[in-house]
Amino acid sequence: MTNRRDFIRISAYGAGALAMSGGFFQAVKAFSSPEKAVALSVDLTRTATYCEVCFWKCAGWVYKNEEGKIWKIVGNDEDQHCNGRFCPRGTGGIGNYYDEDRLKTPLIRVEDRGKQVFREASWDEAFNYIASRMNTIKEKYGAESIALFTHGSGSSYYTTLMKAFGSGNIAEPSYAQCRGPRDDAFLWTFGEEVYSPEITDIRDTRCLVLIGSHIGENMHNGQIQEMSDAIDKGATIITVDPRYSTAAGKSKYWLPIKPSTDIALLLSWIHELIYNEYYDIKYVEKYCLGFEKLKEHVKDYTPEWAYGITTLAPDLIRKTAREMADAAPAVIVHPGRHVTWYGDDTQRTRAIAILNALLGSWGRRGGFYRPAKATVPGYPAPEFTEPARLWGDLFPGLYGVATGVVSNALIDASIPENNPAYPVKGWIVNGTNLINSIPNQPNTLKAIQNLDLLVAIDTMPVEITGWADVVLPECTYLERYDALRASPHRKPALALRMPATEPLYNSKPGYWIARELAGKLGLDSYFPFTKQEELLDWQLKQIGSSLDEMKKTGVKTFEREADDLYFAPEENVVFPTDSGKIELYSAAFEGLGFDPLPRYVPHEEPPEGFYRLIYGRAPMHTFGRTANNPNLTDLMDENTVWINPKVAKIWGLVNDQYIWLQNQDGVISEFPIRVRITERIRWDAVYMVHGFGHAQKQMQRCYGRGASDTQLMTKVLVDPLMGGTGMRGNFVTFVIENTEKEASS
Ligand SMILES: Nc1nc2c(c(=O)[nH]1)N[C@H]1C(S)=C(S)[C@@H](COP(=O)(O)OP(=O)(O)OC[C@H]3O[C@@H](n4cnc5c(=O)[nH]c(N)nc54)[C@H](O)[C@@H]3O)O[C@H]1N2
Ligand SMILES: Nc1nc2c(c(=O)[nH]1)N[C@H]1C(S)=C(S)[C@@H](COP(=O)(O)OP(=O)(O)OC[C@H]3O[C@@H](n4cnc5c(=O)[nH]c(N)nc54)[C@H](O)[C@@H]3O)O[C@H]1N2
Ligand code: SF4
Ligand SMILES: [Mo]
Repeated sequence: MTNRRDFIRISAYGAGALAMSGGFFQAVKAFSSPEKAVALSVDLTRTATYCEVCFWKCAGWVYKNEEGKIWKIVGNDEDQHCNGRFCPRGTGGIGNYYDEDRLKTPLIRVEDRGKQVFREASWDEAFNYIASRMNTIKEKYGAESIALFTHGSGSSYYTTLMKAFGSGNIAEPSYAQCRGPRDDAFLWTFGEEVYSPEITDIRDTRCLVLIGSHIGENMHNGQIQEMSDAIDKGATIITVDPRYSTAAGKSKYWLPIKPSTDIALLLSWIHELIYNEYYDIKYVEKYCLGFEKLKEHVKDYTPEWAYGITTLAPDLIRKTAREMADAAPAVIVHPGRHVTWYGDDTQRTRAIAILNALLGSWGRRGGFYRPAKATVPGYPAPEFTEPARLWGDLFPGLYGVATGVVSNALIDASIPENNPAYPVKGWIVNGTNLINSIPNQPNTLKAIQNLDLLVAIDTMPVEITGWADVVLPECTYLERYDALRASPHRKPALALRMPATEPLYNSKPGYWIARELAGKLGLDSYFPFTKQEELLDWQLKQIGSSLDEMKKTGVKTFEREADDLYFAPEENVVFPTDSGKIELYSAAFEGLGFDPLPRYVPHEEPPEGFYRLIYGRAPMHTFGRTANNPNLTDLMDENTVWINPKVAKIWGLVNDQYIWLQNQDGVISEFPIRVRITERIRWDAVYMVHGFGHAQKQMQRCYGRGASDTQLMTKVLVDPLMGGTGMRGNFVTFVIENTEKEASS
């Protein structure tokens, strides 16, 4: 038997070992420590960075070899996000730099949109083109008719640019396509969101409940390390997933729930806690509001009731409720991260928030800690003028609970027949591949055809660049400065990213791009420093540090101002909610016309011969952004479709056979996908990893490899509370012979 730690350990050359091991709980042992690397060569220089391969933003060191070429990246020992270890994707980030298919120079479209015929342009020409179109849109429709879609480090510069220009229509896919519902659910319950990195105190937990969160395939670094530590210390893991995930393999209890029925399970757990008096009575009395109403609400939601819906045995539901209560308050019912599943996601994650409140885990060791965040001052710049119209004015009355800008609302407002209150006519798209990140591709493409301007800023020739009027090549994170990382954590900390080398080709850093464009728009005063390093040095000097100091340490960690990581015993906490209490019953939701307590409402079932399409992550890739990375395609270069053996038998499918998937609306996957027959998936669903099936020929390594889940998501279950795009309401069947596709191939 392998030792418990083995599953998490990455050996030397971690990523390679990972690929061979097949099973794996993905591991976060970087292949060497900085000290060892130095010992290998005397001439190595190291520069500080934080990783951009995913949004955990681990801080690390970039080493160059004797020829001065980027050679490897390792974790920074001081960093709370990674504790000195990078995951395989972070290690493989070098491939982002070396990828020969990168965008190399600005491009301007010369034929119809989408035909992908461009001419090379100088930066100056490209900026003049964009500025002139932006000004025309502003004159005709108002500044708010330009929207920014952005993800990643450059967001802050383009946000400044947009606000200075007069538009607040700035959306990130990490809201309505990812964690928006859970952050809103926790905000409306505890008055606080769960942030990134999540404030889950996993390292000290005694019971971790994962509802769909597939930690181990979801490679968020510190979280995996803490889960490994918790397992070593004997914590119980309970995993609820229709698929036997990597985490399920490490769990004491695997609950193979019928997909889409999680709210029923959560309500029955709440029932069990309340009616057996397993809940934290003192905590609830002191801190919570609406307990009696909750108790009445869940009266009939017994495990037997939930069994009929979830297919989970009542005894299993009872036992797991007891396990949580026994561990409380050192228990975490994980809020999840990508939670836009079925359109009732705010309510599902509200049920999770309520469970945590009943268990008294919020503010307690082994539950959720209080985060602390370092701040550096912004350089004085002119005030922004408040835009006359906001995104919420586009479709009045929609999404009353939303606390972020809903990207899909901006897309819908770009389609005239939707009758938005004012039109969106221009998109600036930075670091997000909207074609593959937003479900319902036909809708996104329709919106694009109605635009007067589409600018795509990216490092790779991804799908969205093919539809752009102007493509701007940003250099990779290894070739630039960026804003200081100041994420909340147990201790406040800052991390520096600086260039390890000059940008390749004619690519440029985001700060430079935003500043130059601002210049063309007469908005220079919002970017007072010519170079970002001057700004960073100024900011750091305000807090008694300097750029030179940060270059040496990479990370600067501060002590907390108070010893308040957890609530003190009997502490009188005023929660930042309307009532100052934890709101089990949400009068605010009620006031907005939504259920004040979560309810289970059944979802549509797959039609005969169809299976629910579910999806997730592969440990060695991040969405589609690594699909062409030479180091990571070496480890995994296509996705597979997981099919239960019973289903495979009915269809006569065999392992490794290529098939096409067809969804309920008749959409057939553009490329075939390899069959993987496995007991690890329920018979009523199929599973695939997101981020494959790229249709851009310019990305030579990933073009046509595997299938795209997004293409098959023509049905979107929009969360009426906050606009999140539920993506799991699509069903697929199998196309074994595809004469049309074969004929054309
Ligand atoms: N079908 C489906 N859709 C999903 C998901 C899913 O699982 N399935 N997941 C959802 C989730 S959880 C999220 S968070 C979103 C993520 O959505 P996105 O952030 O849009 O994800 P990516 O596809 O990785 O696109 C990122 C883009 O940024 C580019 N890029 C990488 N580094 C840089 C850089 O340094 N500068 C610039 N300018 N560009 C860079 C990449 O080349 C890529 O084109 O997708 C959501 N959409
Ligand atoms: N390696 C890697 N790690 C990543 C990322 C990446 O691209 N690559 N992306 C990061 C980002 S931005 C995010 S948001 C996270 C997302 O990662 P998580 O938040 O952990 O996962 P989800 O995408 O919500 O859920 C995927 C799991 O849900 C299960 N599932 C499907 N339907 C249901 C259902 O109805 N009920 C239940 N209980 N489970 C269901 C699937 O089988 C799968 O195991 O991962 C992060 N970490
Ligand atoms: S978890 Fe991995 S990919 Fe994400 S930031 Fe950390 S090292 Fe990079
Ligand atoms: Mo996400």
